[in-house]
Amino acid sequence: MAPHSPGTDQIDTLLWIGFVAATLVVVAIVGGLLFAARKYRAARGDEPRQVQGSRRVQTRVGALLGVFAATLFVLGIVFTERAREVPATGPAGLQATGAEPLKITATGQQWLWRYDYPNQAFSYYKLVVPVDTTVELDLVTTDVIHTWDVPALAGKRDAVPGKTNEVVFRADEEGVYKGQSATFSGQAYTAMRTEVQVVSPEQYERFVRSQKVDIEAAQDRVVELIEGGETR
Ligand SMILES: [Cu+2]
Repeated sequence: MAPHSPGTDQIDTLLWIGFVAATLVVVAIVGGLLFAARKYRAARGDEPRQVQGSRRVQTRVGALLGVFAATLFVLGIVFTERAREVPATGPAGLQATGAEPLKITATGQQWLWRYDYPNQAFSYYKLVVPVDTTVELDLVTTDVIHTWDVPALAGKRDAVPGKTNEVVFRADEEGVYKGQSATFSGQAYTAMRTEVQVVSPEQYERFVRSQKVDIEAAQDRVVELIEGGETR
């Protein structure tokens, strides 16, 4: 899963650092063992020598391991801190919100996500956001705990009853990013997927505008039908 938001970039880098560090440790241990076995082996039938490292060697190896562990610890803190930073909207993003992030509410319900945009338009399943724009997604739920999980854009976060949790991301490229259900939230939880469509700011504006017009037209039609039914 390629990262497509600054926060996930940092986490991706941290994962690679961890992977390389683990590989180094394995190579060093296996290499050291093979080296020692070859160097100190005795001829067949002879009793092998009992070899022990000097105090100095032990101290040096210990110090080296300590520095290695401390470095990993510090890198972990630095990258986690950086991943938490809220990025600013870039030049290609939606400028209408100024320095503020674009606020969208994501409501989890059994078993669908609903997205409410600032202009009162809403959509189900599909979230449309402008590229290069800082988006603050406020997660709420009408029933049980649901998890919003779009790995290319952000870490997993739960929508918890009675609480509002935030997910902040800034998508760096237009495209479609898939999200999956990550928490058991009842019988049909596996179908509770989502999709983030990252588009240009103009396309985003057009989408929320037409979505709002459609919703209002549908609501007017319903009112008409109900009133028409009463008079008949
Ligand atoms: Cu759910």
